[in-house]
Amino acid sequence: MSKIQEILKAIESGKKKMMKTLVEEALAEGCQPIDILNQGMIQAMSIVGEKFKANEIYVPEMLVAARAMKEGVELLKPHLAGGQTAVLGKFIVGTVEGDLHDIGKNLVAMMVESAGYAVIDLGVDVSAEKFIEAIKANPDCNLVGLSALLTTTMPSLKQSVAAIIEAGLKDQVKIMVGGAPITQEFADQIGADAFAADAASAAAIAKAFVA
Ligand code: B1M
Repeated sequence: MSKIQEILKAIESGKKKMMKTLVEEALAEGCQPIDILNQGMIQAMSIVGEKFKANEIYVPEMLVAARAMKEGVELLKPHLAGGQTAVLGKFIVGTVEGDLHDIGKNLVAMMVESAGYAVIDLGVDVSAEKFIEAIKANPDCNLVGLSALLTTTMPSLKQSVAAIIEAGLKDQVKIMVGGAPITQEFADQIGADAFAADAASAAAIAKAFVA
């Protein structure tokens, strides 16, 4: 089994403690950090999602897999992030109200940071009011990102975008949205400036906004 496969299996079965050794070994063997992330870690989470959907595993297993994934991402972070000093602007990001999924949002924050933004991460379950407060408190913020992973929190995403627009903040910030159930069409419908399908696209879009 390749080292990337071992990482996938370790995340799938929630083996957080094995992550340090496995990631170090994979890097030492010459595996590219981006391949470890995409082919190992993200792939593991989609298998976990499929198994959950098929009732083969339940929330506790999903949770331990998520913990192992987070540990892995932390270990990979120094190898993925470019370490560029912030010059392009300030990015405020959060997962919308009612939604506790943060792995994808954290990856987006990391990639946008390495693209040259200072990042303020508001965390998960972020209300529209909290987004607005944070934007107002940071007049140098030029990009806000809202993540939603559940079909049931898509309305919350829509409400937050509407609230940001109603608060008159569209002159200050561009709004980027993303997350597994979000589409370009939905982003257009709710008045967001951009939809990003993944963290790398989010970073490219963030760069393009200030080009
Ligand atoms: Co949940 N969960 N979960 N979960 N979970 C999903 C999302 C689900 C698809 C699983 C399934 O049924 N197959 C399903 C949603 C179904 C639906 O809505 N149609 C689901 C469910 C149902 C639930 C609960 C309701 C389960 C329950 O309690 N019965 C519950 C809800 C809790 C809540 O939020 N209120 C729940 C709970 C959890 C855990 C807490 C156990 C855990 C999250 C832990 C954590 O995040 N700290 C969890 C997990 C791990 C998952 C899966 C397995 C993995 C999510 C993940 O991290 N993916 C997920 C299944 C799946 O995704 N296949 C599932 C990896 C990550 C890198 O991808 O988050 O998509 P992703 O992010 C990508 C892109 O989407 C994009 O870029 C990222 C990187 O490339 N992106 C953005 C994301 N945000 C962006 C923002 C942007 C731009 C791009 O701009 C701002």
